Amino acid sequence: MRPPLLCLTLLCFITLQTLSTTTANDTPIIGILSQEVNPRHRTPNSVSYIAASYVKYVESAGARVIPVMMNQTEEEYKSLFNSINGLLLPGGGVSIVSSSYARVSKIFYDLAIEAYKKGDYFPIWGTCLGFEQLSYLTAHEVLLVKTNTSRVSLPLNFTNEANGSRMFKDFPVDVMQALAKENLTENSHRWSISMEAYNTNDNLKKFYKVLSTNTDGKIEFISTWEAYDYPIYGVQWHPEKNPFEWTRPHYAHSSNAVKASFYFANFFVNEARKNLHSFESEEAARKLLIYHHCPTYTGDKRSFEQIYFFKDVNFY
Ligand SMILES: *[C@@H]1O[C@H](CO)[C@@H](O)[C@H](O)[C@H]1NC(C)=O
Ligand SMILES: *[C@@H]1O[C@H](CO)[C@@H](O)[C@H](O)[C@H]1NC(C)=O
Ligand SMILES: *[C@@H]1O[C@H](CO)[C@@H](O)[C@H](O)[C@H]1NC(C)=O
Ligand SMILES: *[C@@H]1O[C@H](CO)[C@@H](O)[C@H](O)[C@H]1NC(C)=O
Ligand SMILES: CC(=O)N[C@H]1CO[C@H](CO)[C@@H](O)[C@@H]1O
Repeated sequence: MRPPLLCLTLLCFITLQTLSTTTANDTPIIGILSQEVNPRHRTPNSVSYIAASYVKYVESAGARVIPVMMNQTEEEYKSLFNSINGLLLPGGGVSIVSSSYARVSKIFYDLAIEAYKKGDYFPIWGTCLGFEQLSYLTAHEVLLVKTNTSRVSLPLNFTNEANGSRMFKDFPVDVMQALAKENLTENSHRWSISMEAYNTNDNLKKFYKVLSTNTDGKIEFISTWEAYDYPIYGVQWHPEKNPFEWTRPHYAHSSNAVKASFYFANFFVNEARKNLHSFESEEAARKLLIYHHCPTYTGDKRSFEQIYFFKDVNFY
């Protein structure tokens, strides 16, 4: 009688395992980090901001958004970390060393790594400045070099590791081909992590797998990477611009451009669905959602069509 019993026990075990690994969080909430408004434009009502395209991008793939405000205590961020399911570090123009954006990024980055080691999967995605911030958090030094990449859409030059990566393994072949051939990925950065800097920095090399590169004609730089061991992702370019930003003629809005953008949003939100953090109640979550804020039209003076402006938390 032993073998059948053992079989049963095993079966039971396998079923439980399968159940626990397929439990998905279908109500993911993603934090988007706000950043300081440039002092020249700062007013009491607009101390920090989030461009609305990042919010729409995350929402398009089925997540809700909570703005992560500046200037809160470490305890407040810890409690938020334990309630939300992922963090997006958007593009922008603040310091990756000394800004509030840098401070809060570091708190969440450290918490995400610590959590992962305990089996708690908390994804972080960095776009443009967010990508550069990740490079600084991992390398502990500024390795950026100047590149001529201010207003240009480019195809991704995929590395051999892209196809098997977590990020791209479920992308349809036609989307990969469009990304590789068409000018779909919008670059708005004056600084980059060159392949040379990456190849000569052990911290970066051990941590990130390079998935695509680009060049400004002189310097080959990293355009997409994912961490080997952690759910940490970075793009030096802007997937959220294709469907949601219209102020510059080089933004790509083709069917392929918009479709590609969605696959990146979908990938990140799916990562967040693997995280089971939650608020103590639905009401507690609702209090903090971006829905309480109204974006302002800025398409006539800024590169963003709409921006969410926030007061300093001290003003609340
Ligand atoms: C920068 O790149 C653009 C093309 O994207 C080119 O027209 C321009 O001449 C370049 N500038 C420099 C300083 O290389
Ligand atoms: C793509 O990357 C490879 C490997 O780094 C490089 O040799 C090649 O020149 C790049 N191609 C383009 C179009 O940037
Ligand atoms: C990735 O896979 C596609 C489709 O199977 C193939 O066409 C492409 O060459 C592969 N790319 C690389 C860099 O291996
Ligand atoms: C992509 O843009 C460059 C200029 O930035 C242009 O030379 C090239 O022909 C474009 N490629 C495609 C496929 O449109
Ligand atoms: C927690 C934190 O960073 N608090 C700071 C918020 O901003 C005020 C004024 O800028 C500082 O005095 C606090 O230390």
